[in-house]
Amino acid sequence: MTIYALSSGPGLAGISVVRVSGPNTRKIISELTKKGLPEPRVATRRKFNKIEDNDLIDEGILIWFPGPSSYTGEDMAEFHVHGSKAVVDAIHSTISKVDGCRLAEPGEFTKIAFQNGKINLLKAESISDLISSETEIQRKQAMKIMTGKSSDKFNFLRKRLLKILSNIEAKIDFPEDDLPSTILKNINSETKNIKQEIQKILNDQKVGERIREGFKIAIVGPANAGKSSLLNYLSQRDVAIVSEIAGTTRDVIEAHLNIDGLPVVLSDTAGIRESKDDIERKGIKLALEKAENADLILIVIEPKSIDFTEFLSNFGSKKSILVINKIDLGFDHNNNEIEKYETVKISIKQEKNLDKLIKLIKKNLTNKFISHEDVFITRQRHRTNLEKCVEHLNNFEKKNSIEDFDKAAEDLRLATRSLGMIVGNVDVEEILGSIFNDFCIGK
Ligand SMILES: Nc1nc2c(ncn2[C@@H]2O[C@H](COP(=O)(O)OP(=O)(O)O)[C@@H](O)[C@H]2O)c(=O)[nH]1
Ligand SMILES: [Mg+2]
Repeated sequence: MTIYALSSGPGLAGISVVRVSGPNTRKIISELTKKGLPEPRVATRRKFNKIEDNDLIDEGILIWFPGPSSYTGEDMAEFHVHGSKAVVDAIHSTISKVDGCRLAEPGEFTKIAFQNGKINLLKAESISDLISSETEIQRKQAMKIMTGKSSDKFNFLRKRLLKILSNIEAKIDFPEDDLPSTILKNINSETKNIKQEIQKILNDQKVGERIREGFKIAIVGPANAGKSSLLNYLSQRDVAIVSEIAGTTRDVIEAHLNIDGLPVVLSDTAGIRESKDDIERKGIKLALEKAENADLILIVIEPKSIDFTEFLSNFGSKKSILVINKIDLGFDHNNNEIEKYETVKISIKQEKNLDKLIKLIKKNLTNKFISHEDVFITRQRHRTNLEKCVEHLNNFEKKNSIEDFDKAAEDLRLATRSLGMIVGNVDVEEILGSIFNDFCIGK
C-alpha cells in the first residue's frame, strides 16, 4: 500500500508539504509530473498536473527519497506546493486515482519507519513529543530521548538480563556440570544491581511525565473567592466565567500555560460549599478529585470566607499555597491556621502581588522540574513495564534461591520481555495502535 498525507500544518500557509510513502511513489511522481524521477534527495522544480486530464494544479518543489534510505525505509516523495486548501485537495485527489494509494492514518509514516527498523519505539514517541512540544523544557526533553540515551540504557539493562538468562539456561541444560560458583554469585549480585538501577529510574518524582504532560495545578476554594478570576488572569484570557453569583463554575475548566518555559495545566474548579444543586454537587466532587491528583494546590480564599479553617484542613496534607484574594477589601484575620501555609495576599481586581504569587508558583515548579538524569520516563507505559520488570525479577530471585531453575528462567524471560516492550525489541503489535494513534496525520 502507498500512503499519502499533508505533512505540514493545515490552513493557509506559504508552502504545504504532501508526503507519499510506498511502492507506487515512482508511479505517482511520473504521472503527476509527466517526467522521469529527479535526482534523489535534491529539491527539483516541477509542474504538478492532474493525472486524469493533465490540468496544471500547481508548480512547486519535488524531493524524491528512494528507499531504503528514507524516513520510512520505503520509496518516498515530498511535494512542496503553495499552501492553499484547494491545491492540497487537488493533489490529494489526483494521487488517490493511482491504484493502491490511500490517505495515511495518524502516525502511519512513523509506524512504518518503526516496522522497517528505522527507529525504535522510544524514538517514535519522542518524535510525537517534539511535534507537540509547546515549551522549551518539553522540546529539550524530546530531543534528549531522540538522541537515544534512554534507549541505550534500557537496551543495556536488557542485555544484562539476557546474559543472566543464558547462565540460568546453562544450569538447566547441564545440571550435572556445576557452574562455577562465581557465576552463580554473579547472577545474584547482577540481578540486585539491575533492580536497583530500575528503581532509581522509577524514583524520578515523575519529572519526565510532568514535563511532557504539564505540571498539574488545581485552584480550589470557597465559592466567590476569585478562583475563576485567577485562572483568567494567569492565562491572560477569559477562559472561565467570572461572576458575583456563587456557584457559577461547576465543571472543571483547564488551561494549558507556559510559565517561563515550564508547562502547566491549571484547573479552575467549582467553589466548595454545601449545595442542594445536583450538578453543582457533582462539580464540587470533581474539584476535590482534581485537588487530590494535583502536583500543587492553590487554595484561594477571601476575607469574607470566614470559616476557612475547616476548609483548609481538607487540603492540609497536600502541597499547597494559600492565596488570600480581595485584600483591597481589607484583611484582618489573625488565624493560627494560616501560619501553617505558604501564604500570599493578593488582589486580582487591583493586580496586587500577583507577581509574588507567580514567583511562588515558579519556585515550586522549578524544584520539581530539575533532573540531571539523561534517562527519562515520559509515559505511564514505560513506568508500568519497569514496575513489571522489577516484579518478575523479585519472583526470579525467590525461585532461583530455592534452585527451581526452570520456573526462575521463565520469570527472567518475562522480566526481559517487559524491559523490551519499552524500546520495542519484542513483538509489540498489541501496543503499536495505542502509541501511533496519538500522532497527527502526515507524521
Ligand atoms: N473586590 C474584589 N473583587 C474581586 C477580586 N477578584 C475577584 N473579584 C470578584 O469576586 C467575584 C467572584 O469571582 P470569581 O472569579 O467568579 O470567583 P469564584 O467563584 O471563586 O470563581 C466576581 O464578582 C469578581 O469580580 C478582587 O481582588 N477584589
Ligand atoms: Mg468560578
